[in-house]
Amino acid sequence: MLVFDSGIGGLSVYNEIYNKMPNAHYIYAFDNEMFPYGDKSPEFLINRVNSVIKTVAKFQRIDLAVIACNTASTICLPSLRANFRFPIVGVVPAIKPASSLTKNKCIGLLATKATIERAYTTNLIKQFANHCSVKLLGLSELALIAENKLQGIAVDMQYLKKLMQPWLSLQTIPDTIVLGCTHYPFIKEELQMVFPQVNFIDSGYAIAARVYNLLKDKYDANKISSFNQANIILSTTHNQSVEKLIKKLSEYNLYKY
Ligand code: DGN
Repeated sequence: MLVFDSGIGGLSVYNEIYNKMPNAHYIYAFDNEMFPYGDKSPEFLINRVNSVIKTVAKFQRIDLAVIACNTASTICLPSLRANFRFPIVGVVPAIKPASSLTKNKCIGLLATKATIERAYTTNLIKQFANHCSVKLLGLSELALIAENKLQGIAVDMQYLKKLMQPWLSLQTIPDTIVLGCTHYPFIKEELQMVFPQVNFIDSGYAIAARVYNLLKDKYDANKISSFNQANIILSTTHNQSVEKLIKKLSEYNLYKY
């Protein structure tokens, strides 16, 4: 199965799927050449994501693709489903579960600016959270902070607090915050320090359940994977930070291809 993101954020989703299906074969592909996706136009992203996946599909057999990127999923899913025969699972903000978990009827959505502005996101909110007050915060900096953390650079808490200021100064602070970017679970600990009373939710667990359901008939939980089937990482360009990441990724059972 292919798990795709602009960067390492998709690993938060991969982790959940891997925990549920450790013997499946994984290809983790990330478009580091064009990271971050949050500042790219919809047209650009549709072309780019389709073309990266087409390239991977030329060399690797794909039985299912997870677009582990909210910024891409909220705009690219219809074109991907029209272009590829394998099932495409998108990752979009967990508004629905948040709206049933909130007690004070105030939800926060933290995502890239692009995800916040998408019609897809507006519709999710209309459909599932009409009875709630939904506070939106679109940030371009957070995904990079998460990438840096994974490479060993600690999160600057003062800066993080400054970024969260629009919510810290609200009269009613959301009791449930949706992490609407797959990078953010990696800085959940730090976000929790800024908002100690808040419940943070992301889409990873639900996506793993969805993927399991789609593949369970083909999946053999007792299979021992062979070396040829090692889980692999593909990046769209090569640079020093990829080298660092690749070392780190062996902790996730992913190996350089
Ligand atoms: N991880 C991606 C998401 O879920 O939206 C986007 C990160 C980025 O490219 N800014």
